[in-house]
Amino acid sequence: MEIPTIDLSMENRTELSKQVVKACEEFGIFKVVNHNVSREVISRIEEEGTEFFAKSNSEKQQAKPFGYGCKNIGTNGDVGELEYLLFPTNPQFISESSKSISNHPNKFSGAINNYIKGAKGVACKILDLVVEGLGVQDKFALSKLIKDVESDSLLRINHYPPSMTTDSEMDPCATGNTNNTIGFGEHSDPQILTIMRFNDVAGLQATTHDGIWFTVPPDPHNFYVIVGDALQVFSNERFTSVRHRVLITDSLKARTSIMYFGAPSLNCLITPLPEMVKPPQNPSRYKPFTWEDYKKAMYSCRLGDSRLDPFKVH
Ligand code: GA4
Repeated sequence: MEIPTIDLSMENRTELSKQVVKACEEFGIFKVVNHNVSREVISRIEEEGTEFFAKSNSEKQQAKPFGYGCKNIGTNGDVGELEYLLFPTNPQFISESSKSISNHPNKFSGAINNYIKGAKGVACKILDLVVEGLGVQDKFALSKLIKDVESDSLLRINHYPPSMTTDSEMDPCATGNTNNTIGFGEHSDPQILTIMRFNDVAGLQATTHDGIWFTVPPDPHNFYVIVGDALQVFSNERFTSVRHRVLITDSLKARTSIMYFGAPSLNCLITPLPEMVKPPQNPSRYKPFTWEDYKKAMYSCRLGDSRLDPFKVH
């Protein structure tokens, strides 16, 4: 099985939008190539991440109020074998928090802001193609939500330390020496769309609609796009958010991933786009709720919970 690849340089827009809708429908995860984000922008943020995670524990703890986390995911007891930085994408927050994260705050915030600009641009292009392919009248119905100055979009840099199975830990019955530690447990992303990039260390897996896990191959120069819960609602379930996880197998090298989570503002109403609802055959499958309502619900859940269930019309 092969994950679809979308070539953003394709000139035939109608065909391109069809391909994007098909990829969202059939997989909920796809690769984007010819995205126009320069290799330099990608390598600069990668370097900043490497520099930060190489710091001493006490130095990293100083960055804690600004988004540093180690092993704990969320607030309800989920854990993973990783360290991360997680912060809002507004430039003011980034420039303020850079001082506690880097010894060269301007260099750090410059690298982060340029990456966010690139990833946001890719997210907006994809959302405009989605809207076009779905036949929605308002051409910018979804991209305008993440372009909003109040958008609640996030950036996350994950660092999975190298892991090698020692001889004594090796299971003599195992067929290989893979230890399959859970790096980041199974979940879907709550936002509209995730733009993900990871280095050349494998580990990401996603499920098909039939619940079969497949591996997402590394491609450090390109992005993967992941359909989130909010897009599932906006499309009235024509798309479903994709469940994914990170399993760490033996690697001498750390796995790093960078995610831009495109989200609307807190007061945005999350409800199917008008064109996606045609009662009586296809009524709205969700009660309207705000992004703020959804955030509250998600922070009271565990990572792997089906968070949209309480908002469904039964
Ligand atoms: C999953 C996707 C993003 O990484 C994230 C995560 C968030 C967090 O780490 O704080 C959550 C998780 C994610 C969904 C359920 C809640 C919230 C941890 C958790 C247990 C930043 C996000 O937006 O939702």
